Amino acid sequence: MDFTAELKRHTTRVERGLDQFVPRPDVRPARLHTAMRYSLEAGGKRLRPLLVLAAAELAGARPGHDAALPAAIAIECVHTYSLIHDDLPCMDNDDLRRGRPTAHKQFDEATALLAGDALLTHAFALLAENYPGPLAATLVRELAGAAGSRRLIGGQMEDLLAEKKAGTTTDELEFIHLNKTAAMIEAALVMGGLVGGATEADLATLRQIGRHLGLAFQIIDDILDATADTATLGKTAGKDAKAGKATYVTVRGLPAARAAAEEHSTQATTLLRSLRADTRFLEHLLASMAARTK
Ligand code: GRG
Repeated sequence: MDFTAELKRHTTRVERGLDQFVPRPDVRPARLHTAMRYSLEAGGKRLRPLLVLAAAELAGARPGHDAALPAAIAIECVHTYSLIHDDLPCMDNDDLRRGRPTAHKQFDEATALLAGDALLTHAFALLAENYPGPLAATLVRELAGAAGSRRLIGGQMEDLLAEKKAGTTTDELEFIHLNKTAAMIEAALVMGGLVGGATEADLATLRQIGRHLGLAFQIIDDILDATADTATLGKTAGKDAKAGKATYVTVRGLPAARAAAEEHSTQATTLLRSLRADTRFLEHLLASMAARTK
């Protein structure tokens, strides 16, 4: 397996899918659709849609067949909405995202808020419009669960609350990480598995992989925030520590963070290898994520 070629094959499909499945910028109101595309097209690693496409193929979707593409775009829409809202002055108040001015800096706060709202709503329309009834309902339930008040939004709420008080416990930090970050990564793998026709047992394994991968990913993000520069990150570096934010690094220290990232990556890889499928692409993706902090 040529990892670079596979990565290119999947990311090319994601970029094409974003263009195909999101309203054109000249659709009225043009300012809103331009803002939605501005944030989507700013780039990003596309981790979640890549996971959808790779999990679908793992579960049996025909390689190169676009069955999983609307689900992949739907999850990137939800992820991008969460980034736009997270950057707003009432939340993280950030000026830089994906190497460009944040949506409210490029447009204005109201437009950024509405672009986020529209991306969130559009994600569910994509699922309803592109899958047969029962599968659409299952995908909607999965994505709504991951993005809802108990998970993504709940994680964000506790993150904001943690910022306002002194001393974050390991339990609070785990709740934040599991929900703010791991929920959407779990959902990506499960949604891919659902589209590809995975068995219940394989869906449960994909969920577990997503949980470990999500935790590893967030801990690595915390390590990078503490150690990398703004140019490398494409967003403001050192911001979390400066804001007194609870991160794995600020709560547990750098060596423990590195050990925990390694542990969760290993667990994810072991679970991945337990699936009876060609998991080489995902294994390589995992290894390349873990290598970002070395
Ligand atoms: C506003 C409901 C709501 C949620 C916001 C996404 C988020 C929750 C906050 C952003 C800050 C943060 C550190 C979130 C944890 C998840 C995470 C690391 C997001 C960034 O994802 P990447 O690195 O971003 O995949 P790209 O730009 O590559 O897509």
